Amino acid sequence: MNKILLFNPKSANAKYRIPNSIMNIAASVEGRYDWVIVDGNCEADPVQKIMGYVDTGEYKYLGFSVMPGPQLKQAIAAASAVKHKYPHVKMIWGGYFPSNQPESVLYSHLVDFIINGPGDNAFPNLIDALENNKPYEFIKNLIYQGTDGRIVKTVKEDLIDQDSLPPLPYDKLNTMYPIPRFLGKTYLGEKTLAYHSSIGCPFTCSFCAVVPIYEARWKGKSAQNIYKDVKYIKDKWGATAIEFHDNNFFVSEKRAVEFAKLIEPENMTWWGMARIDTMSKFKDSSLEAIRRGGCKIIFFGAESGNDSILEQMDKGGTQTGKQILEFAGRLKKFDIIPEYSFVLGTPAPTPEKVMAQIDFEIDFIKKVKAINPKTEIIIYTYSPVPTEGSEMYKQVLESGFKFPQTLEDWISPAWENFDLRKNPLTPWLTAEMIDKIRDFEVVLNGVFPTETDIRLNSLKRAAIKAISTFRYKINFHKYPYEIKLLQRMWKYRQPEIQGF
Ligand code: B12
Ligand code: SF4
Repeated sequence: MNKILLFNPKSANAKYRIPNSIMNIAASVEGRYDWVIVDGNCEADPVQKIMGYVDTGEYKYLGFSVMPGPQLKQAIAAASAVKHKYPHVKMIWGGYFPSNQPESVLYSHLVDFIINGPGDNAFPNLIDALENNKPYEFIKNLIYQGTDGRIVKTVKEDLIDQDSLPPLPYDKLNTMYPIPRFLGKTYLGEKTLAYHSSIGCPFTCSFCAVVPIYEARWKGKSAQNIYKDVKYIKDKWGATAIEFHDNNFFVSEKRAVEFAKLIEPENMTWWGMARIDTMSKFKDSSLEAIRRGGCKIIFFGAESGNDSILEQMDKGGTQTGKQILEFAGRLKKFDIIPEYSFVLGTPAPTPEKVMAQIDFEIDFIKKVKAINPKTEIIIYTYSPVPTEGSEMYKQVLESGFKFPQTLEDWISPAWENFDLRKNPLTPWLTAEMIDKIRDFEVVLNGVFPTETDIRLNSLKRAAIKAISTFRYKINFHKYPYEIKLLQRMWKYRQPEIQGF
């Protein structure tokens, strides 16, 4: 029987996590096929490592997990090397990038199949079909090129009951890459575990890559099962903290509170992502239980303080600027730090309006900080994702913005910056506007050095703060070279680029 190689291209320079995406895929074929994992984060030369396996002639199926940005770059390099030498090897890509950008992936002729969204059933079904020369056209969640060259998308599967999924093969991963390597030191604890407890999201924000794949659907594991997994890793490898990587961990108040109560005796610190409107409806007793259970910081997509922009983004739900401010204040009472991300530079009919909106958001962020200075602020510049049918997407196309067409375009330096949300390349944003956003960010981070940066000691924090506060108070953010110099010297952490 042919074997499977699963590749997680390098995603982080430091502090890399358990490769949950391919771990789920490994679990889906465990016991049926032999598989190995190559983690680009742990290998000096992952392409050579992959070739070492493929050269044995035993590996016919290669599964890559791909996010846009640097992960894509390594995925292309590895796929080219393999396909060039072994064209018959079946290259199967999954994850957000290929699911959302199937044309550029398949027309590269490096990739044979894309798993569109969850691969827990689609991947083993596809391997079974290929191994046994059976038709694959009826397998759900597939994208491939038909015989006429056109892109074929099969129907989407209902979301799977997450409690019915097989356990992740941690012990087997440990034989390839020791698990403690993935339990890095973060502001949450000495040994931080990355865990994914739910898929999808019930909302449809027009800038979000989750929407085209999950179409407002969400399913989560039960609190008991999450607890069971976490406890296993804690007891076996000593995890002390948890980062929940779910798009929206707090969709269910009941589940969150139940988990908090179960985990409380374990004395673990944890973090997750949520929506402000959802969580503002949580009872005080629930927020108390969540904090008591160890939840220290929660990440919220605040996006904008302007209600009409929130509407333009299809933020959905009931989030408003007023609510964003009130909730930052409310969380103070529970000693939970809100981590608010804002998206600046959304399209508007005239340059004056775009600029006025940026000024509005800067002012709004200062209000949030005045209400709860502990709020962590993350500023993104708006990078469109192709969410067809949304109002925002229409506006983006009308402005003349074009997405890259080929895989090579996607990894050009300009687009890599775009993916990392550094430089949006959007026609409505001028250099002056981008500078304004970035300069403000530098000053803001100078006044409030991020709590989550474990490399900044209190002396360094105080020095940066002192020189930034004057600028912040008089609203003079331009040319903050002196602050930048200190941040560079002390290797300030950039959550907006490095991921949360
Ligand atoms: C953890 C994470 C990271 C980690 C890296 C994780 C790692 N592997 O080491 C860090 C923090 C480094 C990171 C960085 C970035 N990330 Co990131 N990340 C995530 C996050 C939160 C979780 C991923 C995860 O583990 N999911 C758990 C698994 C179980 O779910 P899954 O990946 O969807 O996998 C399922 C399917 O997609 C599919 N599948 C996935 N891979 C494969 C592979 C095969 C072979 C098959 C068959 C199927 C398959 O099957 C799986 C099981 O059903 C996701 C959001 C999310 N909640 O998924 C964002 C997300 C993937 N990241 C995103 C982005 C944009 C980035 C960055 C580019 C920018 C940034 N500022 O965050 C950087 C660049 C990374 C790089 N260097 O290339 C976006 C992608 C958007 C898009 N347009 O495609 C997401 C969706 C967040 C978002 N909502 O915007 N990220
Ligand atoms: S709430 Fe968050 S994860 Fe859900 S659609 Fe909006 S941005 Fe995406």
